[in-house]
Amino acid sequence: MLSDRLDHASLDYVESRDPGQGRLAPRARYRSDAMSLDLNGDWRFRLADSLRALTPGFEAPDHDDSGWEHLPVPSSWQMRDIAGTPRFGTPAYTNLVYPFPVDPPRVPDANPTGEYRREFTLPEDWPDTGRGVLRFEGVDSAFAVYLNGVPLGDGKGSRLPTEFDATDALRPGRNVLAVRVHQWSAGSYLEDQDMWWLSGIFRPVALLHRPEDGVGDLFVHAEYDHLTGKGTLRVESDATGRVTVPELGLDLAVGERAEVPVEPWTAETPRLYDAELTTAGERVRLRIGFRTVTVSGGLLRVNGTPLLLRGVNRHEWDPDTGRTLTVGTMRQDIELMKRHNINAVRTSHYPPDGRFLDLCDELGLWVIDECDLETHGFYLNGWRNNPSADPAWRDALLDRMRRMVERDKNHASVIMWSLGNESGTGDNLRAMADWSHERDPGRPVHYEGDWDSGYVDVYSRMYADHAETDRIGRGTEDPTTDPELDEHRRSLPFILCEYGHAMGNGPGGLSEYQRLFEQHPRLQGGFIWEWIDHGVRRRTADGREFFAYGGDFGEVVHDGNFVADGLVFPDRVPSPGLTEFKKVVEPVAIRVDAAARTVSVRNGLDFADTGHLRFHWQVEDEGVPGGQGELTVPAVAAGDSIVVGWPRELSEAADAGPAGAERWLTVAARLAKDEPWAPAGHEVAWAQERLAPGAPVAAAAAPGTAGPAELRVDGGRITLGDGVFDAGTGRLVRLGTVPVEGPRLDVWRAPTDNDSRGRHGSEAEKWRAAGLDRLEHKVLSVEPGEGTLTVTTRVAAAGSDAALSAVYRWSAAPATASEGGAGGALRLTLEVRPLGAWDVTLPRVGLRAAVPAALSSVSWFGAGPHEAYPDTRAAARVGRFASDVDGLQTPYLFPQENGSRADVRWVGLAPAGGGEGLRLSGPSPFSFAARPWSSERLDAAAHPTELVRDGLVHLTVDAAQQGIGSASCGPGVLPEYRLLPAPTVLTVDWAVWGATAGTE
Ligand code: IPT
Repeated sequence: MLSDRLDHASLDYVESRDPGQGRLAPRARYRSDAMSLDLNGDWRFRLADSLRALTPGFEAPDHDDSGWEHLPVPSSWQMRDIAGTPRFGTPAYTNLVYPFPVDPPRVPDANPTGEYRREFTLPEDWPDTGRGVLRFEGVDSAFAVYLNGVPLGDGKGSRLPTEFDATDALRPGRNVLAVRVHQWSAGSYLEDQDMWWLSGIFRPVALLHRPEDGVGDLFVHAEYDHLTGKGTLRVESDATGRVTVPELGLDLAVGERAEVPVEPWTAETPRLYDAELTTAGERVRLRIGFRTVTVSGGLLRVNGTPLLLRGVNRHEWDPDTGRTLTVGTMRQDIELMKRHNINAVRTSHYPPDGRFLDLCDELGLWVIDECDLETHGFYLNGWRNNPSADPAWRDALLDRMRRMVERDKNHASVIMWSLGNESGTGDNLRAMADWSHERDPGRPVHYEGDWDSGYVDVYSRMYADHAETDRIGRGTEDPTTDPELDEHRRSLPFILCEYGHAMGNGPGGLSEYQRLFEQHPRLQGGFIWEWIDHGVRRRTADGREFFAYGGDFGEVVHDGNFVADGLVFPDRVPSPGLTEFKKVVEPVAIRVDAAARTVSVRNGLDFADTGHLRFHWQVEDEGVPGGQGELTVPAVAAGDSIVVGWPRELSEAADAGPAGAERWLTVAARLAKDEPWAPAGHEVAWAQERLAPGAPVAAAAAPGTAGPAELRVDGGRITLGDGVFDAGTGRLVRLGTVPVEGPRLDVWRAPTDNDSRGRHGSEAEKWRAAGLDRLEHKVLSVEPGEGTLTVTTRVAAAGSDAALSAVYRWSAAPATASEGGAGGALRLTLEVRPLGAWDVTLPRVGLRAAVPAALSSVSWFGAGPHEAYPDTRAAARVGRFASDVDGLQTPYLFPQENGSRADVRWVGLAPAGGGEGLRLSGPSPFSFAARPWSSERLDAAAHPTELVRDGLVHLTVDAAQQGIGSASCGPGVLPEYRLLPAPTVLTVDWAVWGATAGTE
């Protein structure tokens, strides 16, 4: 239905590699006193399903759009009404595969195209001199702009600004702006990032007045010489004017250079100076940070000091609005990052909304600003016709680099430019690097995809395992493919631009990476993949909220929940992975020496001393607070250490307290005063040391202390102490008044994403092949004895002659197990022995049991408060914690093993309203989990809303767990955390927990 008025040729830009026609030259983004008109808000909108279905004359000022829909700008049209019934198409998720045939630069005929219209009134005081510029901060993926029916031009490069000169089309009074936005364009081939495909005018739009004699572009050069303590300032511009920095007493001509003593900008000390550039026609506000970035002596340095990057990869994401974020959300991200000891962001994989960088300057983060470029899907076609290597695409790639660098060059926080992500190799990348070096020699260039690293300033890799990272740290890595480049690359500092894949439960192995970073100067840290789960908030038919991932919108090709791999959930609730990362990268290392009665503090910051911190100590007896107080620690300079003696009060507290209680000292470093990103008192770092072990738990019930451990056999039942057993199966069926699905050996866990995926095959597949999810328990004997019950079983899977021998020895528990109960507690010692040939790891080795759902109130003494596994254990501290069963669940978007608490000495479960419950304890700590559903249900569900409660609390009590690793994209579980079948003994005491004992 192409109309006469719609010239077919005018749509050629859609499939053209040309980055755009009629655009103004890229320039810096700055705040000016020139007039502007915000064009965000409610626009008229119509979605055509192809170019053939466009509205003839949609751009005409008098076109009747009264029947059109409404759509807010900025937004992505697929996100409209997303929680209910999406109104305009749906989001679609793919990682690398293009969701259309790879035939560059052509795109499918089914090319949803949004037609946008809005009116605006030019303010009466809009100057009649100067020019009017329409500025689009981001439009996905290609668009054409008409003002009052006059075509202004077209553009591509979704996450980059585009400006058009609107002067000649602009009218006094009423104006009509019309924009056509195409979901697919040639530009889509350059935007194959691992994320939802979303379309529309998703970043702000404004009409800017550009005064005569105003500022065009400007480039602030603000360096810092750490040897002299002086900053040099020179502001380059195409305008004539003066630059003033009142605080420094500077008043310079554009282009003039001044050198003055300054406080430098660093991410730790984000010192900004307010400045102004004034021309005859305009005043521009600047915020200047003085710092110098170099790569010298093989290290990436700022102000002469090598950095240790504790970074994350950040996509822009909001579960309701997609990649359209408010400033509040941007600030929330940075505050959350700073509160979790994160000091760096890679803007994966495109330049963020410019306002995010303003906040990074202000609050302090090191930023790698990455260009809007990814051609990953060409990999699936042997990299044939990859735009990075095809001269026909050179202008398009250079255009993107230029637009990023020009927009963001005045941000102190941006310390490196990245050419893009996963775009293979090719001369166009080199051309981008060359251009960038020429235009901005003050910033190194990053690109990960070309391991020969010929034209970059840092050697960057993703997901290298610990062993390889160690070799790189030592400079003994494999040579480059091009021998000539080897020497260059060996001279470069190293960063892991992606590591620690935060998909689902995990990532494991972060502590081991951090140790390598701290050990080898060449390893300057890395960036966790990634900051946030890109889940889309939706509702089930019956109104329950959940977060959708790939495939949930019926996409034909998609990559499932691979889009949910962040340290925060889509609603920005921190996951246990973020808490773990915070601990692993804590910038201040505290060590308690209980024997010497000292505390040592090592300042791992690169610039700031510890003057912003105060130190606090706390003694706890079996998790119950004892003494506490301040620890005076003189300010420690960056990189230095200090040892201080315990204050008298601490020594006294350490020596006091109830005899026999397990006593711990916790020392924490907290903010001394409010910071812009966290209030005073916010904890930055901590350490714990055990001061006294608990009283040893009796090895067996001492005569006379064990209560009524008399054994009675009565028909089908065996009674031992408070326990009632089924005489046939030997399983506990009741403890006191609490019905119990008695404990039995269990090795299964609902596979985590890291269990299920992997470069070298999936661990979970091996587990399933070995039948670990369908073990059968054969009872060989049930032997009542003298106050004991011994149950011998053989546990094995259909088809296999490998087995686990499980022997359950029940006896009276020592009196300590009862803890407020009436005695009659039972001790279970489980002995597990592998029989036959085992060639798989085990997910876990322990017990499972179930009690009525009413026992929903849980408290424990052990590690917490959150989940912890052998290789994600750093952030869990020993203490006394309480939660209801629901609160123990971690709601990963794709249900999987979660919620296990480590190093538990005892755990009690009681009805919320009081009443008889259950207490588990043991001579050695164990892991435990309590869930309202079984592991099998957890395994079967694809979304949390599919998890079905069955009236029970399912308990697992483990002697051991396999580590978590990060195999969903990266190395698997390190050898020391792999759980191989081996003889194992687990001793757990089962006691009735009195109505009052549980409620402290
Ligand atoms: C790497 C990508 O750069 C990133 O965008 C994301 O997809 C990540 O993987 C996995 O979540 S590329 C991969 C082939 C290592």
